[in-house]
Amino acid sequence: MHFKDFSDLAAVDQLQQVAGTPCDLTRPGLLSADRFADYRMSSCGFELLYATQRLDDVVLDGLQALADEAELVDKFCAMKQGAVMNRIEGYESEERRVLHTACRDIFREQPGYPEAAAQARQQLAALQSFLQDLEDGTIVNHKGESFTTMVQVGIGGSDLGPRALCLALTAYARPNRAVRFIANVDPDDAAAVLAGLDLSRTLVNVVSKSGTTLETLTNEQLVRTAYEKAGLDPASHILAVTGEGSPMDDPERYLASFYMYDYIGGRYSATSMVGAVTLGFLLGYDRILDLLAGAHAMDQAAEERDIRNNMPLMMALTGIWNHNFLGLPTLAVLPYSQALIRFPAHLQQCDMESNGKFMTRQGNPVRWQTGPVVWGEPGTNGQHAFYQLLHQGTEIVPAEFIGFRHSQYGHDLEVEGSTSQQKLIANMLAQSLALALGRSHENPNRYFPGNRPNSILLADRLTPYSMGALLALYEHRIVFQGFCWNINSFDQEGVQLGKVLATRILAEIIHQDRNGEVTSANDSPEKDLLRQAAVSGRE
Ligand code: G6Q
Repeated sequence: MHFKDFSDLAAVDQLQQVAGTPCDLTRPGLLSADRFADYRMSSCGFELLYATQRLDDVVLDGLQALADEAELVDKFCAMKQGAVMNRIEGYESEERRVLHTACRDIFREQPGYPEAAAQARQQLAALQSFLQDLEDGTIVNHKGESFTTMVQVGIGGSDLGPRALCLALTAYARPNRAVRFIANVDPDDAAAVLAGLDLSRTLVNVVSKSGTTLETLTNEQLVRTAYEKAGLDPASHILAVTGEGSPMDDPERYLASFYMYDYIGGRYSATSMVGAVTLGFLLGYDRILDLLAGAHAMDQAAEERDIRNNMPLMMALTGIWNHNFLGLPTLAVLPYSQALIRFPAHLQQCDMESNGKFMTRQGNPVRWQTGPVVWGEPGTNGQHAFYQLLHQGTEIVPAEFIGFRHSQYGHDLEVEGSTSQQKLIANMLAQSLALALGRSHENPNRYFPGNRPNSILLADRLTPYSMGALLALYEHRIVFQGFCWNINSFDQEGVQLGKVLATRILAEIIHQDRNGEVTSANDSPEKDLLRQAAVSGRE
């Protein structure tokens, strides 16, 4: 695969020339019915409305040329077929394939990378049989009762995606099933979760690809001790998801063990066993297949070369236009869906850990901006909080709205002539238009400049299938951008540094405590520790 520097691409040059005079969304007549009809596309149940981005046909043609010249779709297809995309040329690096798409490539006879698809099928079969055992009473607690709760213990990629998906799909939970999560090594996280639980009817799913993560191993031990104190056998309650051969790959210690593989990165692992076990407990096996089917449909749709027909590619390039050419440093993801409350947090990790890089794939410093700061909260709550800055702040923040025509539960009421769902959608559309059009006013305090780019993703309902498609849509948007910026979106050296430093400081704290060097609450050991860590961190 040939990766060229972003700034050396001819299409970047051409786009820079038109970036000086981007279309003005407040120009009278610009947001016409024709524009709304033309600047939209549909894929896997979603519509992307991008008339309110600062794009015109010239820019779209330029972005198509950029996608073609940087061979973004070829690279994506190569990734799905097992190319070693997780690497830095000429330097020691992870040197891995990137095959999260294989987790859902289980529906066709000739998958992109058959060996990985076969492993995905094997793991799914094991999960199906485990869920069936729970269902038919083969796996029960010591009193013969069924399990009603699963607690997932994991952090980072082993927490954020699975947690976001479970929250998104709780409306489809099986009767008498609930899930909880413990991630933080702050003991209050585990204490708060465990406090309300009947441990005897609870399963604990410890998830760690490496099997070495300090927070997760500590929380596992904390949970094991809680079981022992309650007179229960941890091995009859605790299961594991880990990498084959990791220190946690010890089936004797667990009620059941599932695997994920080195070709699946943590932040891309939500559709592997990392997410599927807890989701399967919550929703049942068939709904997991629906989720995977939605993600797989988007995986296939992302192979289309025409940006006007490839939604993740269009979102990737629109993001590049806003970030690299219009100079906008952040991106707000604003779901008009309470169920997506943790989806922005998942995207924060997936995007910023993937594309927060300043080295190229050849190990040289980049000469262009890479990943934006990503943040967000569900609307309409956000409207009563930070939208002030979106409308009238000096920082222009591109926004991606996500909405659904119908609610999940269907419990709604007409109040003052409209349902809550109608109010929700009306608010989303109003915000999109208000950001784009602004408002003139003789009182400067009530003036809204507008011309603030945004787009809307719209689907009928948030279901396992549409959730799968949405997850994959964002995964691919991130990956396309990383390819375009010539960075490796699949490693995370920044995370590793924190892990190493924390281990060193912890050793020092233990040493000081043991030797009685910290004697009173008035001592300030942090100063010394930080000084020592600063020295050793630079070594
Ligand atoms: C994700 C990162 C990171 C990782 C956690 C947990 O891509 O690698 O967030 O998921 O550090 O790692 P383990 O699953 O190995 O415990």
